[in-house]
Amino acid sequence: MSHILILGGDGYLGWPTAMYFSARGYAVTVVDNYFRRNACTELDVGMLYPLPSLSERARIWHEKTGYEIKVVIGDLTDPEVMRGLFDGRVKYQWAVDPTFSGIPETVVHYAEQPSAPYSLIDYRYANITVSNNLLVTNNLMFAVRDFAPETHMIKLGTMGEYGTPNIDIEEGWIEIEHKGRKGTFLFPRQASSLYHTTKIMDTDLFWFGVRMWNLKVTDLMQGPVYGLETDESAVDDRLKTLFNYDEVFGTIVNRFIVQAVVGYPLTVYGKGGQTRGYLNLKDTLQCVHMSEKTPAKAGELRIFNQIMETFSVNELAELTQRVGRKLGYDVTIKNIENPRKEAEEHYYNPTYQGLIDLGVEPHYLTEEVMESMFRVVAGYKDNIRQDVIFRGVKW
Ligand code: USQ
Repeated sequence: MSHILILGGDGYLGWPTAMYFSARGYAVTVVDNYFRRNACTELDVGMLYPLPSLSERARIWHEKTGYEIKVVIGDLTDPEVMRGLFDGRVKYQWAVDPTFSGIPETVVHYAEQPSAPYSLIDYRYANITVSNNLLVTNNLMFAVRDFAPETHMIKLGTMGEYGTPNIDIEEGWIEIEHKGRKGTFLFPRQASSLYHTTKIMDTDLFWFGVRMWNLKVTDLMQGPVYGLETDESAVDDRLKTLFNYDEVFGTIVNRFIVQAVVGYPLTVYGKGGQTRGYLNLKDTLQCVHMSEKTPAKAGELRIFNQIMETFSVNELAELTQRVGRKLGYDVTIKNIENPRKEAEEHYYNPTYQGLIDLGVEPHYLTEEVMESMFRVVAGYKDNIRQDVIFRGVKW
């Protein structure tokens, strides 16, 4: 049985990924330090519904399906916690078989502070973001180098590493001709938040490790994700992933649906021409699975652009309004002063073919898909706090 280690296994993507692989017969271990839950409590941002603890989730999953997801609670910025996952010192908080200590064939690294606004609240949050994200990546790289050099690392990057350049965005690499000579280099990167900048630095760390020690890395440049259900969460309502709709941790599509349901004018930042590549939560799982099935080679930093379609903020607002009105909600759109520093009108033409070539079958953001999200969110309408929707974290 192939063993997969999921760092950040309690998060928006981590928990659904764990169930997805578990349901397909993999031995799955998740590791988390509850950073996201604690940050939500500290900043008092609320979530759409309460969550069982990670061990409770694993217990429910086991009761309902018979599959086991082993749980480790620990802070991966501590190198000994990271190294313990590879050298047999691991301590599970929950496991059917607590003696298990196999080297993972694959590590999925999601264990990062993922929010652009969080990283810019002030210098302290900037420091947390820089130290957490870079130390976890560096600790992972050294643990794999020292104990498991054959292990394939799948790292979640972001399309935001590229920013919004005035040329087409390639999948990670670009050939440059300069004064009559040619070479292939990482595509130029210029992020518009400190969080996104840490992702650039992660890529550089791994690119160094790949060149020095022949490590195997897949770096997934993902766009904003939407959605709250996957096939596996249908097993029991308590297995749904966490859902933020606040300004700090909520991503735009999820936020707009919540705003529409409570009659809060959709918060379009600035002119609303900001265009990004989006994907359904279900497609994140497929992309990681396809990357796992055909790993990067030794000495390869393989980069995919993990998006399925592009939208501007205005297009998303109009879609949300159309779907909301069809369902009887009074949805209005409001352009507010942009709290972020970003281009509001720009060229955007990314390539995203590599994952499709590996067999990913995209789910698109159709009116039906959005309608089904509206229905789930509406079920929790009474939990929605309007005071957390906009707070104005400024760049
Ligand atoms: N936006 C609005 N109104 C809102 C919220 C966002 O106009 O109420 C705009 C933002 O200004 C931005 C775009 O919508 O132009 C996307 O914002 P977002 O908050 O949904 O996503 P972002 O901050 O870019 O970050 C999210 C995830 C992050 C991931 C990234 C992928 O939080 O972890 O890396 O999406 S990407 O955007 O491609 O870099």
